[in-house]
Amino acid sequence: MAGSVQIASPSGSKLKLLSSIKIEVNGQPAKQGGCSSSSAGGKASCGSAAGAGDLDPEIWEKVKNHPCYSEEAHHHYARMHVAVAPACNIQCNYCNRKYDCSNESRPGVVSERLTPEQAAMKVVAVASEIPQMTVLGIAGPGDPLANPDKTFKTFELIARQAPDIKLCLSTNGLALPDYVKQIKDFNVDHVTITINMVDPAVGEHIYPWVYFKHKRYRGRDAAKLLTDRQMEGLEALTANKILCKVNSVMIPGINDDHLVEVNRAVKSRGAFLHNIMPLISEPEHGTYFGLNGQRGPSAQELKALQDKCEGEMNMMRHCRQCRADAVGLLGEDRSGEFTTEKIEQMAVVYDFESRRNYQKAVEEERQAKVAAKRAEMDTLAGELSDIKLLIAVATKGSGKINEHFGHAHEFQVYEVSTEGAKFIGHRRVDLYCQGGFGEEAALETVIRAINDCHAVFVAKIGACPKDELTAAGIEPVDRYAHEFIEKSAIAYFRDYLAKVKSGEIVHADRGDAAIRQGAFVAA
Ligand code: CLF
Ligand code: SF4
Repeated sequence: MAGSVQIASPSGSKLKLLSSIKIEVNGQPAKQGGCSSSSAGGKASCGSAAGAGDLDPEIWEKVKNHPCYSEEAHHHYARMHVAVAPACNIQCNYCNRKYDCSNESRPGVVSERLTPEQAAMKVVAVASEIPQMTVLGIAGPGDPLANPDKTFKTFELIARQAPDIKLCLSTNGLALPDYVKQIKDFNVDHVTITINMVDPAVGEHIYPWVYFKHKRYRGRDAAKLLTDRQMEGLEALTANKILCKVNSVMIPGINDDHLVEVNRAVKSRGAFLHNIMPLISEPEHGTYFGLNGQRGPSAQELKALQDKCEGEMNMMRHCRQCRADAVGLLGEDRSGEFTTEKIEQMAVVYDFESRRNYQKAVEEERQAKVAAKRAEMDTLAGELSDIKLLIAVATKGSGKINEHFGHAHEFQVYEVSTEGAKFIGHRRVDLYCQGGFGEEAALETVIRAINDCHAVFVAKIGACPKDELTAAGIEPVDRYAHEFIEKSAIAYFRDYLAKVKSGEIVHADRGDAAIRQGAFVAA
C-alpha cells in the first residue's frame, strides 16, 4: 500500500498505519531505547578503534554499533541523516550556504529538505530496508540548534516510531549551552561539536561573524564568543554523561599547528573522540577559502597531525564528510533510493525481530573477524622491525576484501607494522570501470590517491590496471579475495618482512598522496 507503515513487534504481531505519526507496538506507545543511562565518563582512555574489551561496558554499549564513534562498527553498521535544519547562526569561511553545512558534510552537496513528519517517515522506511541502520543524525543542512523546534520535533517523532535507533546531533556549538537539558531529555546521547580553534586570534581567520541573541558579532569578538560557548557546551554535555565527539577542519597555515592545542582543550573537558577533517576548498564551491586559494592538506599532512594528536583520546580517521541527507554505510551513499517521492510509493514494514536477527548475525561476523586477526597476530610474535606499510583496500563492508578494483568508489587505508593492522583513513576516487571499460584518466586519480601505499588489496582486478599499478610501485594483490582485511594485511606484512630479510626486496618508503577534492556524489 502506498505510504503505509507496518510495525512488527518482537513477538511478530503487526500494526498497520497510514503514514501516521502515532505508532504503537503491542498496543503500547513505543518508547525510546538506546543507552541513555550510560556513563560517558569523560575519559580519554577509549577511542574509535577500541573494542569490547578495551572500554567501560556502559560506554561500549553506546558506541558498539555507532558507525562514527567506533571505527570497528563502521564496517558493519549504517547511519542516516535527515535534512530538517536549514538555518545557521554563524558563518564559516569554508562554507557556502547554498550547500549543506560543511562541519559534517563535504562541500558542494545539496540535500533534500524535509519537515519533521517527512523525516520520521523516511527513518522508518530506511530502517525497514536497511537493518544495519542503527543511528539517526541531524547534521544540517544548517545548524540543528539554530532550528531547535524542527530538530527536537524530529527526534520526538523518531523516538516514538523507531525506538531502537540511536539519536545523534552535530552542531557548531554557539547555541549548545541553551539546549543541553533538552538534548538529555530527548535521550540524544551522541553529540558532535565542530571546534576549529580555542584562540580568538586564530578564530577570526575562520569565522567572519556569529549571530547571537539578536546581535551580530564580528572578527575577534565573534570568535571569542563562539569558543566560550563551545567550551561551556562541551563541559555541560560531559557533566551530563552525553558522549561528545569534536570535529575540527584542518586549514593549513591557519589552524593546523593550533589543532594540537584544541585537542588538549577538548580532551581535558571530557570529549570522547576527536575527528580532524581535511579542508575541502574547490573554487567552484564558492566559499571564501575556495575563492581565495586556501588549500587543503595532503593525505600525509593530515595523517601527521592525527598521529600527533593521538594519545589518550583516540582520533576518528574514518569520517566520510557525509551529506546532510546521507543514508547507508559511511563509505556508501544510498540517499537516492529514499527520496520523499520514492518513500511515498513504498510499503514499509518495520520489523524489530528481523532487524534484531540481522544485527545478531553481524555481531557473530565481528567476533569471527577479531578471532582471525588475533590468530594472525600470533604469527608475528617476536618479529622486530621498524617497517610500516600502508595498504589500500577495496571493500563493500563487513571488514572484508570484497570489492573489484574497477568498482571501488573509495579505498580504505590500513597501516601495518609489527604492532598489527590499523585503519588510518580512506581515499575517495573516481570509478575506474565505466560501462565495462577501464577509464585511463580515473586510473591516474586512483594512483594519485593511494600513491603512499605499498599494495592494494582487491577481490578482482584486470590485467591493464594491474600493470599500471605495478609500474607505479603499488602491488595489486587479489590472493586474499573475500577474506578479512586486517588478518590479510598482517599476513601480507609477515611475507613482506620475510622477503626483506632474505634480500628478495629492498624496503623503501613511498611518497605523499592527494586527498580528492570535489563534492560527494552518490554511488
Ligand atoms: Fe551523523 Fe555525525 Fe552522528 Fe555520525 S556523521 S551526526 S556523528 S551519525 Fe560520521 Fe559523517 Fe563524519 Fe559526521 S562520518 S560526517 S562524523
Ligand atoms: Fe556553514 Fe555549518 Fe558553518 Fe553554518 S556552521 S556556516 S552551515 S559550515
